[in-house]
Amino acid sequence: MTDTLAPTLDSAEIVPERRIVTAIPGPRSQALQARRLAVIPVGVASAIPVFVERAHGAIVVDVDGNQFIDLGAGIGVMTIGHTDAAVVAAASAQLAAFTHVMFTVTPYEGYVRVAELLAEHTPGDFAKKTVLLNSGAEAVENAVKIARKFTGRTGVAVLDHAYHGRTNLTMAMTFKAMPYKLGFGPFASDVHHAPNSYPFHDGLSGADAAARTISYLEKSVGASDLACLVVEPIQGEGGFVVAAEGYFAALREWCTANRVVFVADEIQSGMARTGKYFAIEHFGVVPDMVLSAKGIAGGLPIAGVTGRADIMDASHPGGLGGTFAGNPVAAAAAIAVFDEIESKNLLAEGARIEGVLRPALLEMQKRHPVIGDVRGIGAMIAIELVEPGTHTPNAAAVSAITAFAAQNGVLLLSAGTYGNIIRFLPSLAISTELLNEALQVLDDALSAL
Ligand code: PLZ
Repeated sequence: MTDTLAPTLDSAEIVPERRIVTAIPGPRSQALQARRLAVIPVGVASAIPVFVERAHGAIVVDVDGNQFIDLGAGIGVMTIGHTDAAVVAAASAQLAAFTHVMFTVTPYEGYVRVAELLAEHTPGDFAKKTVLLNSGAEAVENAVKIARKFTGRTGVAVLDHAYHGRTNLTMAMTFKAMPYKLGFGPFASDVHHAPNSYPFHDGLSGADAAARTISYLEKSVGASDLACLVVEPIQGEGGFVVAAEGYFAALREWCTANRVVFVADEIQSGMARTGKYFAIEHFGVVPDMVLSAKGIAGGLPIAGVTGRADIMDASHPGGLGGTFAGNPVAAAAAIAVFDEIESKNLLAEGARIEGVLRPALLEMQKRHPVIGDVRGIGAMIAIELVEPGTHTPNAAAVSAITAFAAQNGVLLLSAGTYGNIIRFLPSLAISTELLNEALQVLDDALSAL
């Protein structure tokens, strides 16, 4: 028996308010969950067991009619908001014009336009080229392929607490064993994990943290074996870790001196989320390659590797591609996202959102000593929860708070190697009213601990 859902109203008509009308999960979500368990492996887990019927802006509506304030945006994908009218129109028009031909069989303009936009908006005043892929992990894989071909070296350096994906190479590049890696090996070789900069825990200046990273790479790996260093300008799954000032600049300088390709994985931090197109701009650093995915196409799957033209041209013709890579519908959506960011001046929204979140969270920290650290930039802010008065991770508090929030109509995501971080990555379209309402729910959850 199927529980067929005929949407009764246009998503654009959703009233932007939090509304809980059943127990969470409601009866229809529970029925779908029972069907799901029969046919979907447990390896595919969901953070919040409510099934979605529609969404608009920063509101997600479930199949029982509950409305949630979405502070996760599908892990930083719906950066300009759910069912943005321009994205829906552009993707729908392209769907009807042609859906797929495969760029490496017969090309089309949308792919070229996305590459032009990425060249224009990624940092660096030099000729750039872009290869489009389907997912973030695939972008990381291709960046490594290209860096290896360009340098003639094989080593890949990453940082502790990094997340780069779930494919074999990117599992090797990801830090956290459980749930991402345990039992799934053997992993790709020649991947080296160097210490990162994590000011809340290491207390190091950017210069000292960089010296520690570089010392590891020089002594334990050897610079001349390294093709690339891949960093997240703000670590995403790792818990919105913001490196100390000067850290990335020192690594950039070291990469240049040692002919190591400096790759910024902006898959979570990029595309206007932090108030700049790419978060590395906050650190005054120009990467050789920038990886984008998630937020660039309003929820359609597309990813990019954008880099210096000479590096990107290292691959022989035919060395890069993929059946769905740079799909025309996803490309049309990406072009619409860039247009929306410009025409609605969405780069300004990161500062507005940070201006609401940061002071409120710092004020809560005074009343709730379980909040050890408040950090992040723009619409990418996190709190790290600890045993009060210590730096000891408190994952239990995170679980209690995210569960309380879901019960009360707020979708909150956890993060961190120790699972003790709550991250806020709302859509840039979220209103200040909805943000404040969600913060009140968070405050209630902290009080209820
Ligand atoms: N690099 C920095 O954040 C994806 C993963 C969620 P894909 N992060 C969310 C999950 O549990 O699978 C991510 C990222 C950074 C790479 C990726 C990988 O991007 O599009 O999920 O492959």
